[in-house]
Amino acid sequence: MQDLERIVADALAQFAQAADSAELERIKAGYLGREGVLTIQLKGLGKLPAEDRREVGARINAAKVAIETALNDRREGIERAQLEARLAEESIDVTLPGRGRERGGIHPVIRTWQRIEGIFRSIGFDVADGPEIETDWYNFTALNNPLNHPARSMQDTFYIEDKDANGLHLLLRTHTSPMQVRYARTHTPPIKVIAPGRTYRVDSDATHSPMFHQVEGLWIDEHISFADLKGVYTDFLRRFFETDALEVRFRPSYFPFTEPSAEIDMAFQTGPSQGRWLEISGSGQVHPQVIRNFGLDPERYVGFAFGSGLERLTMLRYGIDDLRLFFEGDLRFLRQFA
Ligand code: 2NM
Repeated sequence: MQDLERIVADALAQFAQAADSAELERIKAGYLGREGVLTIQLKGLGKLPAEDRREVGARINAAKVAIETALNDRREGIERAQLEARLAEESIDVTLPGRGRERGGIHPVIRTWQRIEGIFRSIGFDVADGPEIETDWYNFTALNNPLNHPARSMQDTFYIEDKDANGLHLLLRTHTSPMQVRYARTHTPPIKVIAPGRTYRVDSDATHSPMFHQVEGLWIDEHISFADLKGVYTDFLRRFFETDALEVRFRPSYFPFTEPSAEIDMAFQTGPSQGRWLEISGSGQVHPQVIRNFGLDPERYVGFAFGSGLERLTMLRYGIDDLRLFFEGDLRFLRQFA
């Protein structure tokens, strides 16, 4: 029995060397587990002479208490060491410089969009909004496009495979006019509104993008004329290009939704392109059938409308010569407008 002291000393030495709590528990089992050294000693008590049992039992118990105390100390020691290691590893150096966030910029076409809204709002126009996914009726029928019109073909229009809840064909709007239709059907004249937004056509080459931007304007009242349209559009161009040295002319044209229809050309009176006529917009008097589709009486109301491309306006404003620059996301280009 004198080796009890040895046993305790061995246990303490082994505990001190345990690298982690798993190893510590394994060592503990070797002493206090079912087959542990001390457990076996306790089991052997019964075989001792009765007069020795009390004293030997007390000594074994004292050894057990000593081992358990050492075990608990070592457990705490390992936990503390683990916590300290974690704190050191996960510490945050609050003095490190931040990653920083770069300032974004407005895309030049969106800048044009914003400027146009500002100009038209300042002369009393409202700004309409509407869905990019449209029904056939708002995109074509209401605008007097015949059923067999080529624009309706799948070569020109992105159709959506699913129909809407009412079984109507859905498509990506090919112009911003459906926003005008929705606006006119929910407002009463006089109506002065612009409708800027994204539009989609099956078209992709150096001068066409499948997604592009338009702005359309619509003015409906009882006694207005082409002169009012020309006045508004000329004023718009002079403010957009920030010069009064700019001329505007109308040339006859054709659109299904206007009659008569006209192309709007402009020419700067100074600068490198001085005197050269540039096509800038389509326009016209809204067709009586379209006025009817607005829910209005064409005998009473006259409407004037125009439609311009935001990419084209932006290219002329900043002297950009390639449409594709707008869609490539090249920061060397975009930063110039940020
Ligand atoms: C254009 C050219 C001419 C136009 C017509 C309408 C509406 F909704 F009032 F009928 N909105 N925009 C229009 C007229 C658009 O774009 C080249």
